[in-house]
Amino acid sequence: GNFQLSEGGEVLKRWSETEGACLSLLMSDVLRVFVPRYYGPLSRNGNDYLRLEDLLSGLTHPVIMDCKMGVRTYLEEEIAKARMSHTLRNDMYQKMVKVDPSAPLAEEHAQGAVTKLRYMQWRDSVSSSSTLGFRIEGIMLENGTVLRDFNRTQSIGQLIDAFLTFTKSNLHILRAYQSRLQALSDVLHESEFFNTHELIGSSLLFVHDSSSKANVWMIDFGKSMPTPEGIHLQHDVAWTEGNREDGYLIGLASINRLLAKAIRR
Ligand code: 4IP
Ligand code: MN
Repeated sequence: GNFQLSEGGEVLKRWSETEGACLSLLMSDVLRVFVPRYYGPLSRNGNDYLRLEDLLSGLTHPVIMDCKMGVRTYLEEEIAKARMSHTLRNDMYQKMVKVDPSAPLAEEHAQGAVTKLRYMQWRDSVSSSSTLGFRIEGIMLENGTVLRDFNRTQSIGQLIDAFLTFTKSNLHILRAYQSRLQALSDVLHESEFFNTHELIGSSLLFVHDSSSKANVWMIDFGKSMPTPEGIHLQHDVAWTEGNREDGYLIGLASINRLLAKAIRR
């Protein structure tokens, strides 16, 4: 991703106004125990960064899974943008063709490009995002192997297999993740931040190492927007254009259900 330099237990992530604002709020929210510590902005060589706790520091051979949460991964403003202008993205067309050469429409093939909205909606619909409220973005195994081929991982069976690969079917680790997610769920329901933000494109980072300790972290708040005064998202209902619902809790419930199934396998 966009993590760059790492030094002394910290990582520098490319600056984002939205993410910086979220992290500042989160540092005094009940959710702070699930969020990397934020040490503030940093400028270096003309570039701006967020200074964040390195979640992997001190771990030997960590095993990591990134799950992007929510039933959609683009902001509603992306819809307005697509209607207003027809900015075409060749890079997104290329990414689409790489996963499925038959995905673009005839017109899109002809122009060799798609809109960002079209790409994002396609990504959500061929993965488990639209249906289950989360998708696996990547897994890193303890030998450093990175698995990224989850673009079309959508079925319950495929996802359980991925969870079993990630945990090497270790029941202690699977159960540790279950209880960590239960704790997260409890805290989310108390959180002022969660009550006042739409979380789009945010991930849960699952991390364990040989010690069998398992941790779940909330990361990536670059598209987590404060909701307008008076609007309270439920986070567990379907999204329809205009209601701004993110489906974050739909994803959390799905992961929990899949972990339980993986344990029974
Ligand atoms: C990426 O697509 C992700 O959806 C990014 O979302 C999105 O960034 C990128 O849009 C898009 O190309 P792949 O993951 O399929 O490669 P996220 O940041 O949630 O991971 P933003 O944040 O900008 O929507 P572009 O426009 O940055 O390329
Ligand atoms: Mn992410």
